[in-house]
Amino acid sequence: MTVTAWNKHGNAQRGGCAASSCGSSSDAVAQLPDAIRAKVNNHPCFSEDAHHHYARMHVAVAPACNIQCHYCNRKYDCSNESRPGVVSEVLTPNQAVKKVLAVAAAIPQMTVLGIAGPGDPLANSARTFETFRQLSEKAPDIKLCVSTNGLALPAAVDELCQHNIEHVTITINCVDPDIGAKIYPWIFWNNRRIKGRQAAEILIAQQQKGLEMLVARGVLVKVNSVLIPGINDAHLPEVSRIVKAKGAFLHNVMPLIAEAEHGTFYGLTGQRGPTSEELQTLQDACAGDMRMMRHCRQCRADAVGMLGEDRGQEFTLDKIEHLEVDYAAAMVHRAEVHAAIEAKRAAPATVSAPRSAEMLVSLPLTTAGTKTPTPPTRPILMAVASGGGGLVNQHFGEANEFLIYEASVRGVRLVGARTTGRYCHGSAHCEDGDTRLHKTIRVLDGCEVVLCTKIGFEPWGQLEAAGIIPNSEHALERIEDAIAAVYQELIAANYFKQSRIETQRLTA
Ligand code: CLF
Ligand code: SF4
Repeated sequence: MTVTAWNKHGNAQRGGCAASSCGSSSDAVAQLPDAIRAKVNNHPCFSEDAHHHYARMHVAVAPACNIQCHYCNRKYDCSNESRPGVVSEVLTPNQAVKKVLAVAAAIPQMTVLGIAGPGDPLANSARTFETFRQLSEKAPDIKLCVSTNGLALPAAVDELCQHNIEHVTITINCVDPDIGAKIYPWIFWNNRRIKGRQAAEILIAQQQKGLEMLVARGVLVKVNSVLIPGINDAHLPEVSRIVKAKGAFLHNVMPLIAEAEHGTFYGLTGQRGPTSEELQTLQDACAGDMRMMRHCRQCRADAVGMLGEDRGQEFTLDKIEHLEVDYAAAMVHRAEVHAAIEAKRAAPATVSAPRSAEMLVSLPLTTAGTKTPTPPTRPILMAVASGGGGLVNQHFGEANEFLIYEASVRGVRLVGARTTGRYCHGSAHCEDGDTRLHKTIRVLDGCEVVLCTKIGFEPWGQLEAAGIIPNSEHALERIEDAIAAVYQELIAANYFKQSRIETQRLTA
């Protein structure tokens, strides 16, 4: 298959990666300046490709918060970076450091330690910085990362830089205080509770000042924004434009999750979250101005493992309490594992298609001077069962989540991840399998193909009945190669001329 890649100026390059190295990621890490590439190459949140290979962990050392968001209930983790409704185990800095060393030794691909709650890390600065201080001494091979609402950020910038923190996330939901007043009922500022528009004004000013100070010091800043339909949806492209102009590296628009049972203001007042389609449309609207993150999993404040997986239960305090870790030996092993991962990432593609965020699938389109008819096409969504490594390598029934890619004549790109829950729990738990399968199919709404290594007869039939084509022909291929190939196959099968029902018959 011939593939054309677009370089960053939009000019097509035929027959290879737009970047100089075929180890380049789908977020075009290879096109970045060396200094920035070194910072993001193994950070699973700041690089889309890295998230296929490297893990992160959080330690929940920061219980207090200095603001109130309408989508948060203090009983749960900070919703600015976490899935609402989960409660993390709060640790002291010493416990946190012990846990990090244990996890780093057991999961060598864990490259980043983040502090993201359960409140605001900078509203708990003594606990947060003590954790960072110990870790930068004891585990210098681990990147340190922090996520904040930004209120206390300007005062903390110097200390963050002292601890060599190169990645900071600020949650910025608005730059307009009138909109902010609908999101933040109050802030705690200079020993006083301040409400309404004035509170939002102070918060926004602090966030913007903190962003500028970090950028001036060369820290990579990711901006998280919670998409709240009817409140800040029309405003977020403006937020994106402004934070990009100020030097933010990445924008992560996350969906509001507001459930009445979480007891939040929005949950109780019926504020709805966005649909997957609304989220993607908004992300695309912001993307004109900004590099967008599409692979966020809204992980909890004590998450451990690859994005989308949570191995926290393997490292609870009672399990690590008496564990002695030889971290010098662990570092040697970790370096070997990282070298092996990098060698794999740099290996040539398994099929002729190179990988790139804007890989163009070359089609037999009509060109000037030829009479070849143009086949009808349109962008479609495909769901992929992947257990990591950037490969189609999971059984349909074992997938807890699916990566969602859009395929079109412009290329293949990740647009999100959807958590379905695992459909198959073994034959002993088959009685409610139907319910779980229906849930999976509901969550995959809008997708037209599912790629996996294997799939049972029953789910195959039900997916087809729902208008989704199961495909296990590309097991163990690189995801983007597999999707490009399936898109070509669909065109060759005249898929885009058929209604979805006719297509099912065609591909059955
Ligand atoms: Fe944690 Fe956040 Fe650092 Fe990542 S998470 S502090 S930048 S190491 Fe990542 Fe998790 Fe999304 Fe956060 S997937 S919620 S963006
Ligand atoms: Fe909750 Fe986080 Fe907002 Fe604080 S910043 S109120 S912890 S969502």
